[in-house]
Formats: sequence, C-alpha cells, structure tokens
Amino acid sequence: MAEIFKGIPKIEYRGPKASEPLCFRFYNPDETVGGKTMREQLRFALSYWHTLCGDGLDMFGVGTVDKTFGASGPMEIARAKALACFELLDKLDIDFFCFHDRDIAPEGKTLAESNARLDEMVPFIEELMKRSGKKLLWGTANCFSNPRYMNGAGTSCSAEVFAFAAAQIKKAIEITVRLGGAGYVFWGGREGYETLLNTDMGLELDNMARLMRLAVDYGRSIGFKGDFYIEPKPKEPTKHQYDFDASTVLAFLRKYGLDKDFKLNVEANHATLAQHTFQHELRVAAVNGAFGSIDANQGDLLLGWDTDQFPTNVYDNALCMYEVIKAGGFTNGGLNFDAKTRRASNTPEDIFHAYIAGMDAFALGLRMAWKIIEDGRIDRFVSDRYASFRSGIGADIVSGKATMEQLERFALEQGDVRAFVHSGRQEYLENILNEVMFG
Ligand code: XUL
Ligand code: CO
Repeated sequence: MAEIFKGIPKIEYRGPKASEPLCFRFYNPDETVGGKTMREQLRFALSYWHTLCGDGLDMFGVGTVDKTFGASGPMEIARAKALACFELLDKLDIDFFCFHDRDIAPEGKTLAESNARLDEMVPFIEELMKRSGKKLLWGTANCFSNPRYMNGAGTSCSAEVFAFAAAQIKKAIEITVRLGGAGYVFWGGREGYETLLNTDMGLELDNMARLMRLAVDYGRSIGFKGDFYIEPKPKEPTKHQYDFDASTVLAFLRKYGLDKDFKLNVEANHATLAQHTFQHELRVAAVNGAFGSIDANQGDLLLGWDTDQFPTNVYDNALCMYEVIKAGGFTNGGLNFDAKTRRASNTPEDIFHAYIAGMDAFALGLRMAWKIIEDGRIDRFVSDRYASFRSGIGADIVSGKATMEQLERFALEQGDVRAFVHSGRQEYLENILNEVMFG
C-alpha cells in the first residue's frame, strides 16, 4: 500500500525530555496506570469527519486543506480517505475510529445510491480493520447536513423526512453492526428549533423518542450488542437543541422509557456551551448510571461556539479522567477526539501534532487523576464532609426511616445546629490539587 503521510514515522513514546517534535512524551500505551495500561484506560479514537473530511471551510472562506489524498472521483476519494485513516491509526497507535455514514461514503443522488456506496465502502473498511486489528468505537448517521434536514430529522415537521431519516439510521446501524462497532450515537444536530412561532414542541419530542425506540428495537433485532448513546449539546446548529445537556437528556430518556437503552456520550465543548464544566456533565452522567463515552475536545472560553479544538488543557483532562476512573472506567466507550486542527494548520504534519497534543495531554490527565485518587486527601475530605449521614439521625434519613415528626423532635432537642456547619475548604482543596499534580 502506497504511503500517504510520507516522511512521518510511527509515533513512539520517548519520555518527557525527548527533543524531537513528533513523539509522545507522556502517552506510553503499554505502561500501567491505575491497574490497567494507558491504552486500556484511555481507549483513544480518531474522528473520521474532522480528520479525513474536514478541509478548513468556514463561513468566510473555502477549505485550506486538501483531503482528497491525491485521488479523484467521489468513490476513489472515499477509498483514499479510508487508506489515510488506517495509516493514521497505525502511525499514531490509535486503536479505534468513529464515523458518520456520509464520512465513509459520499451521499448519492438517491437513498438507494447512497446505500450502494456504503455497500461498496464497508467491505473495503472491513478488510482494512481485519488487517490492522483496528476497531470501530461507534458509528452514527449524518442527519443534519443535507438540506432535506433543514427542519430536523426525527423532529422534522415532515413525516416524509422522518421516514427518510429512519431509513438512513437503519442502514447506519446495519453497517455499525457489520463492522463490530461497540456503540451507536444519536447526536441531535438540527433536532431543535429556531422559533416557537412555527414549532409543535410536544410532537417533535414525541417523534424523536419514537425514532429512538424504533432504532433501538431494530438494532437489538439484528444483533447489536453495543451501547446506544445520546450526545447532549445546547445549541448549534439550531438556536435551541432538545438534547441541551446531560440533565435534560436524562429527563427526556426517562419520560419516554428509553433510560435503560441509552447512555451518554459527553462532549467537553458541548458542556461549556451549556455553561457547565466538562466535569459537571460527566458527574451528572455518572451519578445517574448513564456514563458511556466521551467526545474529547475543548472550546475557546472567549468564543461562544463549538470550536472543537484538540484538548490540551491538562487540568480539565485530569478532572475528566478522575470522573472516568470514579465511574469505573470505560466499558464499551472511549475517548473520541471530536476535534479538528485550526484552519491555518493546514499541512498533513499538523494532524500528527494535533493528535499528539490531545493524546499526551490526556495521558498527563490520566497520570494526574490517578495520583489524586492515590493521594486520597480529596476523596477523604468529601467522605468526611458527609459523615453525619452515616450514623444517628443521618443514617435514618438515608435509610428512609426518618419521618417529619422525628426530624422535628430531633431539631427541637438539638437547638442551634450552627456548630455542625463547617468550612467547605475550597482553597485548601485547590492547593492539594496543585500539590498532587505538580509537586
Ligand atoms: C457536533 C458533534 C458531532 C457528533 C456526531 O457538534 O459533536 O460530530 O459527535 O454526530
Ligand atoms: Co461530538
């Protein structure tokens, strides 16, 4: 197979003092951290759309990067993208990838033609997977780019569009199953509204749930054993997306009896767009038993949109991995880099710098998260802070034994309870965090 990324070697771990730019300084895949190898803990995945398709196009100008990889004609380009993908997975030592149906095979003029193109590409990718041992973390359907979806897909005002989306999702689930995908994602791009003046919100939400129920039942009927995920995002492309944040999504899933069927795919930049920290969204998912997978990236705090930058903020990554470890680690999920190089970083080499940046920063995050857990002071502080719920009246509250009368009696006997109100010690804990991370 002809090399596409010529002159770029396999990226290897060289340690923090290494001087060459193209190597890992902190990601040492086979080193054990927290009882598992870093490879197992982090389960990195490459995003097909940003890496093989995104060409730097923005609202003010055309693409700055050529992603045809020397090929011409839609299907030849699609094959070249697949070859480029597997060369990147190999050279970057990434085990997984994620795709939308339209990333791997360009949409045809009709649904039948689009499906035929997928049927041509899927065996090609399957063969590359077999040869390399690389795996599919999750698949999804792009039900937001084509103009037919301008009013949404599952939440479209046209039943015809709903049916088209269902057909597209059916096929996307089939190819995910065929390629052994560990997950299938619903991300509600355009599943929302621009104005309530033209929107039947109740029907749109009911329909979205109907589509998800149909998809889950179909997936299970054809043998899909992986996880279904829903990926919250508050806005963009629509003004208001129904999958606003983790809490909103959980309420939706419960209302429609879908909570046993879906976990969450939490994305960092979507969390900050919803005015939450990434850690908050992960914690909400975890305490509700719905933590599934992660789209790793970061936004720019000074910009109000989804910039999808590679995640280089080590604090955020450390607190993210702290949440992941506390939630029991990944099972079917992983860390998908839903991230793109900046428009002006337009050479093939920039893709490598970008992934190295994200992987090394997450490796640092993992190392630090494990140190925080081993150090134990923060966990101990939290445990001690709630100690009153482990005995006496607190234990009765937790077990459900306490009645309003009993609580009143207790409060009357107690008198002033201010003596039981202690400092939250935030700055003390922030000092510990820095000491453990950098000491
Ligand atoms: C868009 C986004 C998507 C989903 C998959 O903001 O995150 O790429 O991850 O459709
Ligand atoms: Co995403």
